[in-house]
Amino acid sequence: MRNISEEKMKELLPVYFIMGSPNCLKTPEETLEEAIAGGITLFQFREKGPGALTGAEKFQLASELQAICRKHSIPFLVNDDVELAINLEADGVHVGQDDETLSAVREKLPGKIVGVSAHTMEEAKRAIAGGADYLGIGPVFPTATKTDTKAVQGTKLIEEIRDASMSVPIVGIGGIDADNASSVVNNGADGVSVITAISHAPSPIKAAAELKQAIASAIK
Ligand code: 3NM
Repeated sequence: MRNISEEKMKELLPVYFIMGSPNCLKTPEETLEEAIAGGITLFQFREKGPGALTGAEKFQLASELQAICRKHSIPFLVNDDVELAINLEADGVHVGQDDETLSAVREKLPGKIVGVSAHTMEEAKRAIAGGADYLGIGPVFPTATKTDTKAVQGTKLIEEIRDASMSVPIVGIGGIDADNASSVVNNGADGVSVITAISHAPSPIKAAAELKQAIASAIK
């Protein structure tokens, strides 16, 4: 069972911003405030990479970012850390293929959004059967943000899923920015997930607004 209708999930996916403190040029709070002002539709807290916070500091930052999201009615998801999502009463989690099995995650987070990364048709089908609310598919383009990604795959898998008439909500990820976002959506995704296109931009508000515009003119 999915926890949110496909239609509602798709409305949340157009500009899906992911970030943690290692990704930000400004403070994470400022970066998120700006991204929201620019028009992001969903946020994921992903505290990973060199210098990532742990323990109480990670919890503190997560609560602060969640409070900002709540103030603006932007759903707040947590990457991988199911316990953190439970403790914060987050709106959901995003898990990879190596994380806890989907059924275990679902049991722990009843009524919440669960997103799953998929890199092959088999993984996509398994995630859908397990009730994933959306799939994250990538890396669509080369990215320097995550070093253990699979091979760059363009929009091939997204197209295969749509060719198979599967309606699961999909977001593309990896190296996406305002210049290439429309190709991801035109090839079947419901939106784009980005880290650095917003978090490394001199103006996160402008970057988010440009992404929003690019997606809006692509979704017809
Ligand atoms: N997952 P940027 S690529 C977190 O392919 C993540 O599953 C990926 O960062 C995957 O927008 C990626 O800066 C990094 O390229 C995305």
